[in-house]
Amino acid sequence: MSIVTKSIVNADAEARYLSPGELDRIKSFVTTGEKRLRIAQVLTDNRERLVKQAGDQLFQKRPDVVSPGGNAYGQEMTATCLRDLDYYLRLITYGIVSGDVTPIEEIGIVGVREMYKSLGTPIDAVASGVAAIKSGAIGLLSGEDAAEAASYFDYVVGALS
Ligand SMILES: CCC1=C(C)/C(=C/C2=NC(=C\c3[nH]c(/C=C4\NC(=O)[C@H](C)[C@H]4CC)c(C)c3CCC(=O)O)/C(CCC(=O)O)=C2C)NC1=O
Repeated sequence: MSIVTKSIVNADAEARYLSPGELDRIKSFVTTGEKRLRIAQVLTDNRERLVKQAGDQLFQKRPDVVSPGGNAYGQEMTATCLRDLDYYLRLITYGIVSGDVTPIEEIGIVGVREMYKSLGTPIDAVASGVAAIKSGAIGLLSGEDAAEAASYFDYVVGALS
């Protein structure tokens, strides 16, 4: 749900007008819209390269995950691992577009610890992978855009750490 929809649902539940605070948050959402869409576009256009480079970095840092006995060992498992990194980049673009981490949280964070535990996937290594996508993404963005994007990556890295 966007901040606009969310504010309306909350206000209408109390049959009241939008509060000054809600209007302020909506204003900030609207005025940062162009910037957020620009960032999402860059990340979307470069997704394949960003994920591939992040995977290379991760497997260099954590050779154990792609070694025999590692969770991402073998072509198929490595591909699934890269797919998960791509999933998180996709969710991060959702967050950036909506100006809110809630979509990331609902789709990719709630229950993730238990899920990775049951799969035997080292969640800290997933976090390192997302951090590596962040470094690549930051390199593609101007200072202001990089700072905005960074907060969404940091949210995911923090939630997976
Ligand atoms: C959009 C929200 C969403 C997420 C996040 C998601 C994750 C997700 N990752 C999975 C598997 C997996 N995830 C990994 C990932 C890794 N292993 C490692 O050692 C690395 C550290 C890491 C890559 C960075 C691997 C290797 C599997 C396959 C594990 C297996 O089948 O044993 C699975 C099990 C089912 C499947 O194989 O598809 C799910 C559900 N699915 C979703 O719908």
